[in-house]
Amino acid sequence: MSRLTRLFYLLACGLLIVSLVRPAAAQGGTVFGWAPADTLRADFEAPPVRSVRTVREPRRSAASATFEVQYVEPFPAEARAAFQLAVDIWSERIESAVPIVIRAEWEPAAEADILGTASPRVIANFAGVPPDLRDTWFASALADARAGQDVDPGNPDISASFNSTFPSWYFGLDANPPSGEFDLVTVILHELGHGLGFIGSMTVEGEVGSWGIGSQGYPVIYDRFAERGDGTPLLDLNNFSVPLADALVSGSIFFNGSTAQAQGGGRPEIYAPAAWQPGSSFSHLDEQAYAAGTLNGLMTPRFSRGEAIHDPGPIMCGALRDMGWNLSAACEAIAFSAGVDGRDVILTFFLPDDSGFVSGVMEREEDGVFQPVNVTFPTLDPVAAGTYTVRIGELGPGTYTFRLRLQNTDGTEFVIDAAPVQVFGAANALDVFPNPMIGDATVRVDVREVQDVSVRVYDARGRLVATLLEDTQGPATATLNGRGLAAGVYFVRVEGESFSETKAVTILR
Ligand SMILES: [Ca+2]
Ligand SMILES: [Ca+2]
Ligand SMILES: [Zn+2]
Repeated sequence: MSRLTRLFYLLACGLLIVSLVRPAAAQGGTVFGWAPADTLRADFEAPPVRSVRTVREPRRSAASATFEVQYVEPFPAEARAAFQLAVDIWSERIESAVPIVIRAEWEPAAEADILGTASPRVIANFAGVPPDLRDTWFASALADARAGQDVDPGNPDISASFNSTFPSWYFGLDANPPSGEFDLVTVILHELGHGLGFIGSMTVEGEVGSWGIGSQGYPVIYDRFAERGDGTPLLDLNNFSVPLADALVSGSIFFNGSTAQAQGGGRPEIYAPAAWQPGSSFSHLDEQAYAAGTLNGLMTPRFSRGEAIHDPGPIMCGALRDMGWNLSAACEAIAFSAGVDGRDVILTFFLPDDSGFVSGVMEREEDGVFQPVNVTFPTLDPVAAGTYTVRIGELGPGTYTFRLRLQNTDGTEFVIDAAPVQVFGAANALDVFPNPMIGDATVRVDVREVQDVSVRVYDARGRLVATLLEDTQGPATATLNGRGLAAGVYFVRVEGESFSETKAVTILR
């Protein structure tokens, strides 16, 4: 073998080794596609919504994203005005340096009760996507925002269509439709929400459930957050399987993103009716759980007459954040959380711009029921963003769950739970006083963590003379009656689940 041949041989071996140590799973390159479209329907059966509505006027100074709408002619001027308001509302809630391009059509829908449909352009494996989220479709507007550049310049990011023959549109911008009409701004806001990525790929055909878009069959990022009632991620079920179909029509599917959960006061419920509804099932929040006109009602699959929701709501904002969006203040989390400072619990929450909340109540769970806590509630600013703190003082050791109840001027109420918080005692300790004692003495048991304790008294020979506490939840106090006992030295002993301690006590006469 010549030196040159040997060199080539070594080089070839090196290349072979390099190629062998690369991960075996082939990582796909950047690919493009379209997500399925949703279907938003008018609910003519439901009574008109008049009493509750969620309205938050956008603050036009705080746009953190720009939209470019490509109207397909003809698109009437009054519908364009509604479109512009919906775009303004979103532009103040999400952050992107890359303009979001929407193709918008005003055309007859396939069925008379369809209000609108939308579908996001989707991209997988774009530059900068985290390694664990490769082979996953993202809305192209989100991919652009994360990449900081237009990843797919030749196509719009969102394609949306609105029913030109729908007879009952309300074109006004004031979120105050007459009881027989449907608010177009609300409908456009909803469709753009799908376009920003609130849409899944799961479907049921016959008795088989499946996911995947394109020839690659990748799931979308939304799919990754869906779980069954028992906490099993839907993507852990077999694709093209009966169990997946069963889950999708079970009435019990949840979005398990941490921010959406924190905002929703629990796992947000995904629409999963017993009969699969193409375009409605899976890609919406539950119609019943988030009632018409309430704070989280925007991403439900049907709208009622007179209903106007001009805000994505806390759950939708949280879901967008979970899927990778950076949000601006108007879409910030309320982020209700509980912390501990000694024996005090510190409850904090954040209200975004134009929250509309004017009053609130802090509640604490006691025996499974939430009761108002007697504490001064801060004065809320319904317009400006702000962080609020409530201190609940001098709690004994234990686990506490708090709930924040916020009220809007128009009667809308929003309830959100904080994660349970554990308050610890100073230490596990047994104290008897006075000591020496003549009549009665107080026996006090402090615990670091809640536990059952028993307290018994023994004489100097080790004979049991009294049981003061028997499996009583600590911290606890008891009285040691010394009058019935002869003078002398006794031993008071506490037995807890995690500690025990003995103290000598002298009884005098
Ligand atoms: Ca783009
Ligand atoms: Ca609804
Ligand atoms: Zn929809």
